[in-house]
Amino acid sequence: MNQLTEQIYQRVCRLDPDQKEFQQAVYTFLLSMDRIVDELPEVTYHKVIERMVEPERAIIFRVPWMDDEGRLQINRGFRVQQSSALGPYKGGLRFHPSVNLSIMKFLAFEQVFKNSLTGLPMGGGKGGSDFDPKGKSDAEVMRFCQSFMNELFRHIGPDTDVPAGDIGVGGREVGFLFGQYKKITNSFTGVLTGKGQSFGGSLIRPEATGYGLVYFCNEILAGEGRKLEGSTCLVSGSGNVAQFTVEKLNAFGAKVVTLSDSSGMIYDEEGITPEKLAYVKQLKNVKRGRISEYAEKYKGVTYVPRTGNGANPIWDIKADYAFPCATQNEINAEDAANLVKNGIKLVGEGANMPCAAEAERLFLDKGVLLAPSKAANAGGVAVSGLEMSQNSMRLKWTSQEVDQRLQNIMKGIYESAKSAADRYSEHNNFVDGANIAGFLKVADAMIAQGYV
Ligand code: NDP
Ligand code: 2IT
Repeated sequence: MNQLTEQIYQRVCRLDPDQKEFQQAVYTFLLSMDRIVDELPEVTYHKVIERMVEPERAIIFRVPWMDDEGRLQINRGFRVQQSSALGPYKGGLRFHPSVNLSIMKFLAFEQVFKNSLTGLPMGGGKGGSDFDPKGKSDAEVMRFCQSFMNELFRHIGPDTDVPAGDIGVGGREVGFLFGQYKKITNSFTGVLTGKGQSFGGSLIRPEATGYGLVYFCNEILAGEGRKLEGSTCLVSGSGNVAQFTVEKLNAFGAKVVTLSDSSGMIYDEEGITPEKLAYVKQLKNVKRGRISEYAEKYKGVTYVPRTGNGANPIWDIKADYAFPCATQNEINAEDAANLVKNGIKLVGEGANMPCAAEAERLFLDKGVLLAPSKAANAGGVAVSGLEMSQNSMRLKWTSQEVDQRLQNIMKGIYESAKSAADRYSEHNNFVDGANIAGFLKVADAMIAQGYV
């Protein structure tokens, strides 16, 4: 690292020594900044990076709610408002027991550059709670969401901060959150995205992250004379992003042989066909069951339960392309070595920061095409941005129209990341390319807006 970025990193570690995920996101970002800081004295002069690593605001609040047995439960709620340089704070809400300030800050930090890459006027933020929706009744989830919104509402608004979904927050939760916001404020506005189709949601928003990931990776592969058609793919996770990644990979003529959840993975050598995917959607979104049930339903499918923190067997299956779509750091150094050993050609990050820093380094060193999350999974927030536009105009675009815009946005992100990589880093280093292209726009806006 050069002197400036090293100092910034040391300060972040000194101020928040326990925020490992946040430190990791900042560290890998700063490595890209090393490529440009010497060329951009105004960035140093205006302390742009120093300001960026400090959220504009971070809110932590108590969320009391009553379970079905009439017992009071207390969770912790968060909203990290990282940057409003390009527009209202924008980013998802995550409900998962692992949620803490470090995870919220890493996600909010990444979101700023991701949103910048989309080209839409959105700042960056993230929020959530350590609430675990697993095993909770609909009524419990509703009471939790209402209590969460009883505090969050005063910090958000259609021109201030527009939350959406993430892990553990899908259509059901967004609906409950929206209903409570509407009741408290007596206003029907586009304050959340990912809403239901009957009350302002955009068509293609549920599909957008997975579809966008595949569109983006397809661009990278086409640039290398490769294609998805006829390939074998690994997908992890089995939630929103994983499901629509499989759907679009199938549409491109690829074969997907894996899915997973936090309990284990399935390996289906025959491929997860559209019919089997329909079963997964029902299983995960309606029945809220476990992926192990897939192996009970379909013959010839192997289920491997997850044990410990070592190598994950899902990344030791031979395939052409891998799409981690579950959570952060799901590919560690050992997993990356297994993927490289088996000749993986591309890793497309559907989840946010799914590769540990050492894994990312290994892929770049070994010439594996790495599609970094802040570019590759930007389709979700991009269509959220389109939902905001439709809400402001009080109209609704067709699926074809939204999908076409999504494809154009993903192509645009590919082109900006590629040209930033070619100019400042190495050919096909989309990690540097995405960081730099995302950064430059935010930096420009921050300098123009003065020291705020
Ligand atoms: P969902 O809640 O729909 O699905 C999450 C999936 O990942 C589930 O299969 C879940 O398994 C698994 N998972 C979650 N946490 C862990 C963990 N700690 N260890 C192992 N498996 C885990 O979430 P999404 O599909 O929306 O999100 C997946 C990833 O994509 C996240 O990184 C998210 O930040 C990112 N993302 C999401 C976007 C969106 O629009 N939804 C947009 C951009 C990025 P289980 O059911 O057992 O918990
Ligand atoms: O990580 C992400 O980009 C999201 N969870 C989607 C955010 C959004 O505002 O749609």
